[in-house]
Amino acid sequence: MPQLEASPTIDFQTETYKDAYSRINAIVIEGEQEAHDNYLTLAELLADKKAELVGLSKMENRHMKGFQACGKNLKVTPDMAFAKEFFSELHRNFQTAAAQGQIVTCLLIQSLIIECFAIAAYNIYIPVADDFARKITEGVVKEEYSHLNFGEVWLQAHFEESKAELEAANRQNLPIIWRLLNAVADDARVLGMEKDALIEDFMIAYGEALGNIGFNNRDIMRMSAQGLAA
Ligand code: Y39
Ligand code: FE
Ligand code: FE
Repeated sequence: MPQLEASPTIDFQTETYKDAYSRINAIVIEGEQEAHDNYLTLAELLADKKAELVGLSKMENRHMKGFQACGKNLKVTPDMAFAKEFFSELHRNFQTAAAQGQIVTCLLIQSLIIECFAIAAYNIYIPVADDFARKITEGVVKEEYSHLNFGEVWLQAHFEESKAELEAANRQNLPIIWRLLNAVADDARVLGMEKDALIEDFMIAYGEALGNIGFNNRDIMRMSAQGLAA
């Protein structure tokens, strides 16, 4: 991995850093807000898991507040309009699936794709973050693993009947993540986060998740390659 320790040269108060942070911080705040809403929606769709899902949504709300504090600490105003637009396509796909009762698609979007995106981004950010944000992000990323695990456990238990919908949802949504990674790469780089490292961590986490659910290596390679259609 190209990033093992914080570069001592990052100045968190330059205009360049704060400008990039205003978008990345907003993406994370908006992502946490939408994750909160998505888990509440899932709590209604999965009545027998309601209490657990409401618990996850509360964690997402705390994450959002933590990242709002990170922006304030650096005296950065998050560009929330940019972030809403950033997530709009994934958000729309989630809501369309939810309206049709497509639990499998909703879980793939939120608990697999978005959680793996968060896990990759937060792990790459931690070594290059300011001290305040690092402590917050270390606490958050531990909980993101438990959100990913929720999706893995449910989908593994329903694997055979979910397989076709998972493949279709992957084909629809993985290319979006590739586009989002490309769209954020320049700003991420200003924060010390390399695009290659983000992609590598995302694909490792996502591939492992597909394997835990029950897909074989050939399936995982085929499904991962569909991201390249971005
Ligand atoms: O489940 C969650 O908590 C996920 C909503 C949070 C999304 C985080 C999105 C991070 C992408 C940041 C890209 C920075 C390079
Ligand atoms: Fe979160
Ligand atoms: Fe999460």
